[in-house]
Amino acid sequence: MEPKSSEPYHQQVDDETIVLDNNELENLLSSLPKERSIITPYKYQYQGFWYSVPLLLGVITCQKHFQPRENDIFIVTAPKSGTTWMKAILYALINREAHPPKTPHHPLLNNAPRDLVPFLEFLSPSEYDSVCNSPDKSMRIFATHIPVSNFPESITSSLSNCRVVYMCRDIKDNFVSLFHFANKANLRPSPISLEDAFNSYCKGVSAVGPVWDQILGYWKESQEKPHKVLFMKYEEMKNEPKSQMRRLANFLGVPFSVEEENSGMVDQIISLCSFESMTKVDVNKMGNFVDGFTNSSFFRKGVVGDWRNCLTPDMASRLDEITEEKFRGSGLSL
Ligand code: PAP
Repeated sequence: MEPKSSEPYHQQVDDETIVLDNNELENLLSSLPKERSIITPYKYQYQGFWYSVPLLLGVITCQKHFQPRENDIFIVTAPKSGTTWMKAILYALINREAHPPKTPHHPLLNNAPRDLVPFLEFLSPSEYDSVCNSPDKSMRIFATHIPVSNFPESITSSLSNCRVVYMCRDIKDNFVSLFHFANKANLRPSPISLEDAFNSYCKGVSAVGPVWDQILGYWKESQEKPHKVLFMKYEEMKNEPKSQMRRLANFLGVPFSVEEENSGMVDQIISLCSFESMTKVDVNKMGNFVDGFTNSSFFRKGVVGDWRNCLTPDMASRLDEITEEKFRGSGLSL
């Protein structure tokens, strides 16, 4: 997602977090390629990826200020690949002892997932240290869309123990989700047509696009450093949630015990975080992410294959062709 910002974009944060003054920002923007885009009217290409101005500032802030801790966990996605769902799952999984998933006062029943697991790039440096969303004070859970090549190096360096959970999604469903979100999010002066959104997406000009490059970066990292980067798929989480939950718990070093397995803990977390359950939570129905940008816009259908209801056969084939071409030789298929 991308938070609302008024044009001209100036970072609305305190002095300590300003990474660029207005002149520097104007200079930077005028030096970057600029294209019309989908959720916000324009994107700027920075270090190989397309960013809205708030996201660009967020990335630069992270690059300059973020210091990872030994045990940090990052949920990484391309926007609209299941970020909100994974925020809930990781939070429930890591905190299952203090907050058993069946408790009627579970934090996920009173808070939007984004309040429990914040986006790294939308925090100010003074907030990094105050993130406290796991039983172990040294373990912070962040979400992010930042491509691996634009990430502060320390996170993926061999010296760090941070762990990255990357979730990707079928490209056609990803595009359709993004398209619907763009017209719901109210960040554009007027709605975008399916054709215009499609053309931008295919050119790679979508939030943190080209989406294929963002995915491939983490795919390669997961192949080279499987103990640091876990590569997951939305469809697999939907189709085989129990085995995927176990895989996730093992990767994070918090495997389910025999007692937990016997007591149904895995199913309870899956149920708590399901689309059906989360869309019943008041704050997810009514709360605001930022002005004019509701929490409910992060919950639409939550199904696999909805692209069939939106894309023409030609559009679907075009996306398949690009995906095949981009991923050829990588061993990855979506
Ligand atoms: P973000 O990356 O901008 O934060 P993200 O949460 O990835 O957004 O995207 C929302 C998508 O995840 C929506 O997909 P759809 O448009 O195809 O429906 C949303 O419905 C889906 N989603 C949200 N919560 C869940 C959930 N609990 N289970 C499955 N899908 C979910």
